[in-house]
Amino acid sequence: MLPTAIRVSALIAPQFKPQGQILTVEPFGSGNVNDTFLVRLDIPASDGNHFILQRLNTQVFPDPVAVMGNMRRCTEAMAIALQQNPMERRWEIPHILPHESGADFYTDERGQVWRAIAFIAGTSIDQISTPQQAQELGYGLGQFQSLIQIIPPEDLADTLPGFHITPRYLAQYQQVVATVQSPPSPEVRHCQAFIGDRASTVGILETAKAKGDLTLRPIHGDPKVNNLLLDPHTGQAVTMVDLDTVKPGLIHYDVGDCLRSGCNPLGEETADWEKVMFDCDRAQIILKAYLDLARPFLTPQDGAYLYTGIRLITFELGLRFFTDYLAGNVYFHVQDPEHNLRRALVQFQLCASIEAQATQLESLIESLLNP
Ligand code: GN1
Ligand code: MG
Repeated sequence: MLPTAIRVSALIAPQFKPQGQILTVEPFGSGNVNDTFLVRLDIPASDGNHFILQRLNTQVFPDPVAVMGNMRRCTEAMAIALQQNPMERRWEIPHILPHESGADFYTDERGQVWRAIAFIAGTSIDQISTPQQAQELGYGLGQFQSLIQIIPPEDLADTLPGFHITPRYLAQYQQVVATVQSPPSPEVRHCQAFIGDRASTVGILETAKAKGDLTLRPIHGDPKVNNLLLDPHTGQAVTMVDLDTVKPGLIHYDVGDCLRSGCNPLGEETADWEKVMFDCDRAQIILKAYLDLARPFLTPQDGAYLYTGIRLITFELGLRFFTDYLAGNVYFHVQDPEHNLRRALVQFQLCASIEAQATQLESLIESLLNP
């Protein structure tokens, strides 16, 4: 994170504070796109003595009105759904905290966009390490999707056109790779060959959508493990955060992203990419918990494309990381110039492991869809 962002956050935070004095403003979490801060206030914990401050990455999300409009629509829909059908266990809504002007975000004099979100006491993990966590990840996604299904998809803006449209990422990759001059390293050659071998399969979900086999629904868009919050005492899922990508999409994007993230025991940041594998036992636990909540709104056609979603979204993320590496790391935050290459290798290895277990995964999905 840029030191200036950290400095400016301390100046911006007071403009959002609901009450009390600010004690500290510190970088928080491990997001790859926005800059996130935890703000601590000098009031009793029972009055909410923390909140989240974020600087929205406007290179990625150029339309903050659309992003915040969707976020409001989504959090309000969840509140209504919970009022109508109260839950027996803890579930929280990441409410927007308005700026002192009354607006949902603030644009500073440098054009940077800031927003604040209520802090939810919960633990975030970067990878799953127990069956309970796997179960809670599936539950969390299923619960989140169920709560927002009352929103007509057309009420949500497209905050990030092209997001999860794999053929568009392939086209971007082809453009970027054509401009690369330096001789490829063995890892780069490996990635290029991996993509080349799968280029003809990138349109499967989009074709199914165009044919009307699959339909758009409100989705989370980014339900990876660390966007799930777990209750620190019970270990149960309490919410999904990071709502910028809530928009109309295929539930397959969500299932794919959730599984590629939840079934990779080494996590997406590992340097040991050759040891990466997709854990089918975990997939079974996550999918069962997810489907127990999602089955009522899924169609048989949705079920038929679940395996494809898992394989394709894993491949797509590798493609996105690799393209960003070739383009000079302009999209994802990186620690060093090779970071996105390592991340791409991890996703491609995971994708290869999914493909190697295709038969097993497909029959697993089949049995979970028709218990
Ligand atoms: C980005 O910002 P973050 O870390 O929640 C990205 C996701 C990727 C993810 C990979 C808007 O999410 O699509 O799956 O990195 N978000 C956007 O870690 O591109
Ligand atoms: Mg995100």
